[in-house]
Amino acid sequence: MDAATIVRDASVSGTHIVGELRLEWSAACNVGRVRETNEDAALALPGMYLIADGMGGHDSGELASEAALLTLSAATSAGELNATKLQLDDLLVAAQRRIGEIDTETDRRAGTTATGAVLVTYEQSPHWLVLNIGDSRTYRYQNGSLQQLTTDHSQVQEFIDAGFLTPEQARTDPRRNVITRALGAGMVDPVPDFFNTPAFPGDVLLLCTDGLTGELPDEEIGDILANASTSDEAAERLVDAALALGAHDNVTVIVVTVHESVPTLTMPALDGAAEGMSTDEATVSDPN
Ligand SMILES: [Mn+2]
Repeated sequence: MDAATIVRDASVSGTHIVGELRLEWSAACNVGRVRETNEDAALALPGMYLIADGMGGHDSGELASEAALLTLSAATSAGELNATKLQLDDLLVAAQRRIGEIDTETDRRAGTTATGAVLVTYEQSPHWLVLNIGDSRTYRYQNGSLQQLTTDHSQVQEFIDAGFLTPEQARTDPRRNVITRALGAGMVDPVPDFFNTPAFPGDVLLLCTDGLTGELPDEEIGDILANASTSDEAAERLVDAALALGAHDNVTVIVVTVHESVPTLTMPALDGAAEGMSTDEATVSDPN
């Protein structure tokens, strides 16, 4: 397993081969145009892609997002779904404890969101185990349409659910920053959502913090994914679009494009297009 390295104020990309899939990924974490510090963080390991949006006084938000991702990075990718889910449950509790130990000089407790996807095996085929706590998001772009896989834990999401706001109204509502679940932030126990969904070649996963979705509506995000030919290009264009709109918050994205690891004769162009990228080839073998 690679050593876990936090991506912050940087863009990093590579390719992970996990089982029968080749995962072409790109992570970009940008401070934006307004904030002085970057409390977001991203982490990419073979078959494991996570982001976090920290909060708290002084540097505690930065420490919280980093602690969450480094703790969760101990999970095993390419394992059985249920085993990995149990592992993540335990690691979320451990992350919560670590975040609780962060000193804050103000009464704002350190906390963070966390979302992302871990490749697992379920019914003998590769699936994404998606986790979420807070208002960062995991989307999937599949067959030309963008679907938000996670549900925000936020006050405005509750207003959407109750029919008082449309998602587009919620995007710019002044209450949009109030989140109802987090790791740390004085909450007692982490209450994550988990979903699992098949990992199909051709799919693109997008993980992003609210610094992206606060600037760009879903239609625009979908258009950028539709017109990008690599994960690198998609990640760069998404961050550039948020910067062009003022980037009022830190902006973090991870784009993961799923390919078959063994090129087939019917897809030579697709395989060729990915050559020449900076790659960080890594193979995960099932420990069992
Ligand atoms: Mn944010």
